[in-house]
Amino acid sequence: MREVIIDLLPEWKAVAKSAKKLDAWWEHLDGLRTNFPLGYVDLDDGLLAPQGIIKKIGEMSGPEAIYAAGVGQHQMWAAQFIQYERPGAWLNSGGAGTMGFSVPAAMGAKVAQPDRIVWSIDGDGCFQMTNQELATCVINDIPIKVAIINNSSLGMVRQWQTLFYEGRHSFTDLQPLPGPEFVPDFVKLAEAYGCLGIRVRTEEEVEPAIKLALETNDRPVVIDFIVSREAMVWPMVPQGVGNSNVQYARDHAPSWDEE
Ligand SMILES: Cc1ncc(C[n+]2csc(CCOP(=O)(O)OP(=O)(O)O)c2C)c(N)n1
Ligand SMILES: [Mg+2]
Repeated sequence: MREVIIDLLPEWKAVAKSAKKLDAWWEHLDGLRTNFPLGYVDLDDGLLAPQGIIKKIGEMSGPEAIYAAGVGQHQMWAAQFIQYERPGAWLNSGGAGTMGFSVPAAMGAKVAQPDRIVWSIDGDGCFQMTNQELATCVINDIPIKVAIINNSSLGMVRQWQTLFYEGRHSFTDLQPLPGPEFVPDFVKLAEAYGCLGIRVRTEEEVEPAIKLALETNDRPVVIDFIVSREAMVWPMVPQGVGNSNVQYARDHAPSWDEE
């Protein structure tokens, strides 16, 4: 190892000297950052935008917290809209796509580091694969906080059906929106397990609910955030094409100077 590093040093110095060659590349990247900043739009169905809720959870819980996500749109937004500053603060199954990962991952993190706030940012689909572990949490005193980003659908799959299958939504709508009946009722389910269950449907309810969750540490908390199902994850790369076909928004892609 030592010998390799000694040999590598002069090579690295030569590369570092020519770093100026990267100026044009950085300029290009800065241009992309200016023209395509991270953001989201409010929806016109009167329901909450999921991205703003996730952003707020991150802001109110801070960089010392741990965040675990499921698989789908909420996973992508949790990656984008929470400011991570520490290794190990962001737990997710990445490309493995393990629906149901979030609750058990959050439980493990909370047992390992009980003094940290641990959030499971979960989808309404994913949560239904492992929510029974709330029993384990209550019995063994593992007070995780679960934020269900409840878009009443298997949102990630639905987004593809909207964009690439002419809006033919096949088996991705999980329940009628916006209620008043919920299938299942996640607040009742949380209470059935002995957790604190909170439902959030309006902008004004978002902050107080997160605050109450942060103050409640004697049992797990489940917040059922009822959000729009029309929100989409951007940017995205459609199936079967290369990354240079990335779409920034619907019908809106950066133009690349092909060399
Ligand atoms: C076990 C399993 N089944 C199906 C899929 C395909 N899949 C990826 S995301 C997704 C939807 C997840 O829905 P939800 O948890 O509500 O998240 P949302 O996209 O709505 O945020 C599905 C079905 C998968 N990754 N794993
Ligand atoms: Mg969903």
